Amino acid sequence: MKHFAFLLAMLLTITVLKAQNIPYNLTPDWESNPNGQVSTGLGLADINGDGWKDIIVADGNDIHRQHLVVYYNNGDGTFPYDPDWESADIDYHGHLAVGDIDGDGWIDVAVSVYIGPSGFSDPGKVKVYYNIEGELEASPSFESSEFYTFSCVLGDADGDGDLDLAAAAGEPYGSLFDSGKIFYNTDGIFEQNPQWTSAIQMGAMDVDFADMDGNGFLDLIFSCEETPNYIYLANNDGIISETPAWYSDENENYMNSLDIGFIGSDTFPAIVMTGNSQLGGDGKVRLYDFDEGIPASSSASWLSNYFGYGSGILLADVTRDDTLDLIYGGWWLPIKIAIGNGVNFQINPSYTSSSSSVVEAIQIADLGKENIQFINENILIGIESAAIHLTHKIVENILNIYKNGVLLEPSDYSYIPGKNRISFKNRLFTGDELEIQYEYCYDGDLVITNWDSYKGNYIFYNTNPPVGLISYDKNVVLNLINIYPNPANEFINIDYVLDFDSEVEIEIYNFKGEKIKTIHKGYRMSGRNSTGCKTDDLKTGLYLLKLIACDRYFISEFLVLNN
Ligand SMILES: [Ca+2]
Ligand SMILES: [Ca+2]
Ligand SMILES: [Ca+2]
Ligand SMILES: [Ca+2]
Repeated sequence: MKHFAFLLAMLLTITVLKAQNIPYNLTPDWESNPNGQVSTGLGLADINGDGWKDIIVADGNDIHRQHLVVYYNNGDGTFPYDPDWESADIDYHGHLAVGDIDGDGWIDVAVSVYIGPSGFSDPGKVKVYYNIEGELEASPSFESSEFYTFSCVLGDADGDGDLDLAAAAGEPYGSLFDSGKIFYNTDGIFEQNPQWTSAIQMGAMDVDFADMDGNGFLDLIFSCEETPNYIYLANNDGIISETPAWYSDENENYMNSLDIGFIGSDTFPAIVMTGNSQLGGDGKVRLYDFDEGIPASSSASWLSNYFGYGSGILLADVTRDDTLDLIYGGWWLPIKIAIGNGVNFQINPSYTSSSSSVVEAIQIADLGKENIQFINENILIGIESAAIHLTHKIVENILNIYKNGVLLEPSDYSYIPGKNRISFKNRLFTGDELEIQYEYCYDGDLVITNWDSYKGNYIFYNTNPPVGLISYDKNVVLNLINIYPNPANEFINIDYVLDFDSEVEIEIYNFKGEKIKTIHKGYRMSGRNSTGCKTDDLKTGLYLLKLIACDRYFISEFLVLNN
């Protein structure tokens, strides 16, 4: 009996520790109405420009021809159960990519169409819905020539700073292999046929960009079924080679989705991929790392236990120790989170959701902005470059970039919400100093698309208590607690906590980074403080509030709605 009590106490302790480590409930906190939707592609980005991230979902897969839909954020991290917007057209939609393709400040959406209108006998295409001042166009104004494609990604493939469109091509069920493709961006527009095609035919299911060899230019990575996985490197002019520099050399390769990140303090990023044993293979998650650079070929340095039909995968720091953890899901399977140790991941994941569904995509963002962190990251350029990676992987927003002390225009660079790569229009040279002010996700909410038409899409909200913005150096001497009301009309209040008596300066900037006014300048005592300010003289729009105190500063955004 005593032994039993001891065992029970130990089990309880372990359960409590798990709950502390992984800030998610075991079942989703939100589920959209299923509506027969076969949800696949997922993006988290602000479509309607109110400063809150919306959920963009591509429905269809290879089951039905369905719509692209958007669930708008209610302005507090909650969402309607049915989409607010759907496209006029329908297709067998695969995965999607978000980014401002035409540089007008509004996030556009690219979607892969896996198969054509008559099904598997007919190839699909890739298409783009441009965002017209806060609403996606009803039908895509760009549609490529036909090919089978399950996934696409946006990134600068030619070192000119704008977002090009790369597509994974092939249809492994029919053993139809195809070249990977890049459509180069010319003034925000793509041509119907790709200008880059890989020399190798692949059964590619997923694709992403990253600077894999650290030469300052983005490279292209494919995860594949039936063929090896491949890396195509850019040369020192930013031109991606049509022949791969690396292939995976396992005997069998049936990989579904991939993600890329700096696992520890490595110089080069690592790749994780989910195995999916529907057509073959071992159904394990693989980690390929490149500590010594990119060899001609290599095998995975780490494997998970057998998982089965693996699908969505994401690297994110969920335990707040600055080390990436591994989140993955599968078809008719739960979500698992394996804590990272800086080299690889737990074999027995700390977290397994008690829900299961046909997981397709996994993304993270702080949907309610309860704990977005601001950081001012300085990067000294060591080699002529067109792209850099930021330290924090899940970037929410880039606020300002200074190059050698000069503020860059938003048109001088491109980035993707949720990813940590930035590409520049003008080359960076050795000795250039970048100062990048950005917001990153600290306590992210987990969003999952499901293609089971009887289950909705899921949100697992982060269960860490909201604490407001936290000092960027982790020594919390200053906390901005709240800006309210937000949106504001006639006035706003700013609540903040000082750790010691300090000079306090509070300034308002417009979104171009121009100072509008100083609303407070003076000495304040330690503890909780509050400052009010009239905003009836401000035009409707997003503003930045900068709070300077205790040798620190924060930038937070707020919305003004005035007529
Ligand atoms: Ca929004
Ligand atoms: Ca746009
Ligand atoms: Ca480009
Ligand atoms: Ca590179």
